[in-house]
Amino acid sequence: MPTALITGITGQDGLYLAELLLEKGYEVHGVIRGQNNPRRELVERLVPDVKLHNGDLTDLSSLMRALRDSEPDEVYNLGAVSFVAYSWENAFVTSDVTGLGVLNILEAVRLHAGSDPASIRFYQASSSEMFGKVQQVPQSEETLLWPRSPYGVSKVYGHYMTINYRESYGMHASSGILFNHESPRRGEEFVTRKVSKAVAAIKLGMQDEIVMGNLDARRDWGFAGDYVEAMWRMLQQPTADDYVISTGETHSIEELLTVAFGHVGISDWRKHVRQDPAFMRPAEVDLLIGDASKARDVLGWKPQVGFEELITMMVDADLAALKAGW
Ligand code: NDP
Ligand code: GDR
Repeated sequence: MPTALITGITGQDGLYLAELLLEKGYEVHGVIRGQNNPRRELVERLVPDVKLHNGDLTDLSSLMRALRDSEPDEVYNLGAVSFVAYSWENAFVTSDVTGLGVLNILEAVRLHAGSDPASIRFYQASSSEMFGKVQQVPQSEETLLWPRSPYGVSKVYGHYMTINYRESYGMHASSGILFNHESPRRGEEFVTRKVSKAVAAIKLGMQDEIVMGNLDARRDWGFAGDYVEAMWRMLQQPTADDYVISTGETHSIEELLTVAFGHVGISDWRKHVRQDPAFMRPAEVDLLIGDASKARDVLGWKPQVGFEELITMMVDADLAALKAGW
């Protein structure tokens, strides 16, 4: 039975990936941080077979212990400070966890693997935020990186460090350049979930309005359940590489609002939306649209869930949760 270790197990992707690997017959271990992590209970409820190890990406020794106690064949580094807006106010912490944390886990894997560095396969959660200021449309593995936030800069560091460990030590280290992916498990600070939850609450008469930032930005949104499959496929390849994972479609925040409100029968959504500069970013990523043809050709991967299906799935899940009083 193959064994996997996941950092970021309490996050959206960690939960979907754990479910996928358990279904495939893996023994799954997760790194969880903090003295009394409030999301531990969620992990224990959704994926009770996952074995949890205390650890933090900023603490090399804790990662070494997690590797010693789990002896993984595959390591998925999904842990990060992942909210872009937060990264300006907390640039140092973001750099420490999202940037230097990658060096820590790479170094821990290299040391643990000993004389055969490629014996443990490694996945790094890189991001379309690395493309930042628009240089080329659509964005591919060859597009120039021009990050626009401390988060994006930290991801670029982790991305190149992953490539460097592959080239320097022959590690089987792959990087997935994933575009935005969402689900009913998405954190409520991110725009799709903020909208799906507010639309459900407005429909049920529990809320009147939603306060938003920039409505013109465009994103290439896919379903998280599809994207974790791509992560796994990358690590099954004989050689490590970097892959863009995206749908190839882009939509604005206005289109997101139109679909979400439209799904509950509200056509004039502008009556319920107020813009506030507090939600505007110091530097915006205006347009993301990915070219995932390499993933399609090499990994045989393609997304299954489209934009409208994704957003309506999220609104329905929030309607059900609010009705149930969660
Ligand atoms: P989430 O924000 O849902 O999860 C982030 C995870 O990182 C949480 O489990 C969190 O744990 C953990 N974490 C935070 N700080 C530390 C730390 N110091 N040490 C160890 N773990 C830590 O993110 P997603 O699941 O959406 O994303 C997974 C990864 O993919 C992230 O690296 C993200 O940057 C990247 N990514 C995500 C995309 C997306 O659209 N979702 C697109 C491209 C990349 P805790 O519960 O303790 O806070
Ligand atoms: P993003 O996701 O920054 O792309 O990073 P987010 O959902 O936060 O923002 C997407 C776009 O929506 C605009 N926006 C708002 N965003 C939020 N959160 N709240 C608002 O009220 C709001 N109004 C408008 C933003 O300005 C932005 O243009 C996500 C994260 O998961 C990263 O970790 C990941 O790397 C990238 O996706 C790919």
